[in-house]
Amino acid sequence: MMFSKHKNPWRLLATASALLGVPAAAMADWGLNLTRGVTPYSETVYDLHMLILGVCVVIGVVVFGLIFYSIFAFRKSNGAKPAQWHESTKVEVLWTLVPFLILIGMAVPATHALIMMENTGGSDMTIKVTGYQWKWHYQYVDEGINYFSTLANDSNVARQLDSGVDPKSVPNYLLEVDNHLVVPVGKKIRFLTTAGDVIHAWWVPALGWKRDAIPGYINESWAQIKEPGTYRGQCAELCGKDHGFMPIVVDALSEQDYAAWVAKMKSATQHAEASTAPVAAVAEK
Ligand SMILES: [Cu+2]
Repeated sequence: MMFSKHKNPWRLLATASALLGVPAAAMADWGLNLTRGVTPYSETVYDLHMLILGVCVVIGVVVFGLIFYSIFAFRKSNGAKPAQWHESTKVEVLWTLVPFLILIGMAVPATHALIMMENTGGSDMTIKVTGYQWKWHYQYVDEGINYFSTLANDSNVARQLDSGVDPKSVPNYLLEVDNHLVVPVGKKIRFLTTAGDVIHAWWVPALGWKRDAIPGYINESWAQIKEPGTYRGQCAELCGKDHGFMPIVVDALSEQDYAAWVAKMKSATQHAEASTAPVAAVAEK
């Protein structure tokens, strides 16, 4: 791909702007572009976006360049005389063929990207994500782990107008939850997205996609996270009065750390079951 040699095309732009006297830091703060993300999915989306943007910029420069050149070079005051011909099969074939070839050229990488995005096959694990007003439920289908994830308490307190707490003093204000979604790096994770009441959308920009969570439907997507880290997102479908208060936090752990987390979660559920078992036994008598 055109830009794939350069990991970050904005860096090129920043270098160019530095030569023009615009501080690079100011460029970084712009934050106009997509994030490159941390998955093959997000990187493909980013590269495709930059490629198509590049094609659009080249077309724009050529077309507007020709227009402005023609206006200037062939102006009446310069003694220009309009040409008298019309109907040219050669020109008509050319201006049909050139856009056609450009479109085909763009469709090839776009189709590759689309096929890659839809391919949830060969996944190592499955997580079912269910949206509710206004929280997320995560179910690790193979592990039997499931829990809710809701807005962190300090954010929830600070968002009340009469709380007296300055939201600026709350770290990751409105982007923190009580229970993070924990996943391993390097594994292909299949996400099944649905909802229990109204339409929500599960969106973590670093993963490269946004998937509608629709009651009665299951939408599929996938992620294979490269780097351990914490990635934040939000519900991206207006779902009621607290739509802005159901963020998403994904913790990507190394395989060992993830295995330890799974073991801890499983033993916690077993303890919970064991402690309620005698009660159940008594109740049955
Ligand atoms: Cu929602």
